[in-house]
Amino acid sequence: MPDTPTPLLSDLLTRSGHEPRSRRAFLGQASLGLVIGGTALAGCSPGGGAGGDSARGAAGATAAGDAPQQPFNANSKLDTALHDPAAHGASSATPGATQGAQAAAYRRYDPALPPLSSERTLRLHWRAQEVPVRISRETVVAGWTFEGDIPGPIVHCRVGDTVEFTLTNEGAVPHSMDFHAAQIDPKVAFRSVARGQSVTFTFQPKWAGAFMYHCGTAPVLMHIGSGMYGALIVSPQEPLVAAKEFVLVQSEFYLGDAAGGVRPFDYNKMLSTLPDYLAFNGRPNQYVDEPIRVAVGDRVRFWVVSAGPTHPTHFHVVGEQFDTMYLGAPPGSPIRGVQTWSVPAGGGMCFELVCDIAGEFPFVNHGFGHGQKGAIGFLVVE
Ligand SMILES: [Cu+2]
Repeated sequence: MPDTPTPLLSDLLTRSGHEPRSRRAFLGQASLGLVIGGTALAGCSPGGGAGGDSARGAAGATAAGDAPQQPFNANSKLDTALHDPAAHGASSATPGATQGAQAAAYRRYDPALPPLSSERTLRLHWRAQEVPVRISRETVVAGWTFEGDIPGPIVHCRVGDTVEFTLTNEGAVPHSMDFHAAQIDPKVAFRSVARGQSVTFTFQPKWAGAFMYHCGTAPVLMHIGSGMYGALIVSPQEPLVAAKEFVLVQSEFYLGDAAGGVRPFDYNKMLSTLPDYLAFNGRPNQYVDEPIRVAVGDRVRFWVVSAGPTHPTHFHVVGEQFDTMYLGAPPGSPIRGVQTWSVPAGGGMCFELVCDIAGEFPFVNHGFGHGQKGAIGFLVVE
């Protein structure tokens, strides 16, 4: 990485979304959001009784915790209407998410796909945590997280492996987990649990691919938009051809003004769908500052997930072409000779290229209104 960016990159990064936005324009969008948001926010009330239930699900889900609870479907308007919208503001500034911001250290998110376990059962016990997360040298956000980071941990398994998953909620508001790689009764497995409670479920991924996971507690926009998402990569039973494998989760950041050194996520801004920043793996421009490095001759496989909460990524590598992109579960339905392909919000795809030329190759969201806001990085071939 040279000290000064290439002319191309300096062009790409100029005016990279750091200007303050017009307050009047924002308020105009927010007025619409307030109407919609009033109902949608209902599920967020802290301790709002949205917790885990004792119902035994047919899909292998069980609830931990002793308090008697009613069955609760976080994604149901009917259920969320039971909760008081006035009890929660339209931001992620819960007590845990706003305390200790100074101690939040900046850390590059490692994009490397973790190796497969020799075990065929993955046992994951994660915590939903509301904590400050530093997404750049300047910016700390009031994160709602899985395991304290945005995105949450990268999970890697094979088709047919068993995932035994438990979520314990350490946050102030109800949370839940929705794995897109699971085929399971969502009303049972993906239900919300209150602070101190847990939900457990088990599933076996049937298809290879890059799958999003996220908190599904209503309003889902607020919970994904505040950081509760990540990637589960399912490799096929028969290994794909050897490659350097990386995971990129694109997401948007809609932030309010800083208080106590922390910028809360702003629900009404999320409804406006005009983000302040976008990022691959939770830090705008992080792989410009600290690129992904491979060797000449390497095959590189990018597993790309668009976490949204709203926008896709139009994935492209400047100066390269994907020799293979998989439209379905790898190795099925390969498409050859791809320059750019869109990964929809809530979706994931697999892109491969052979790095037979040395150089610095920007990988970008080629929808440049979003690329310039931070969804950009360098693949350095040495
Ligand atoms: Cu949540």
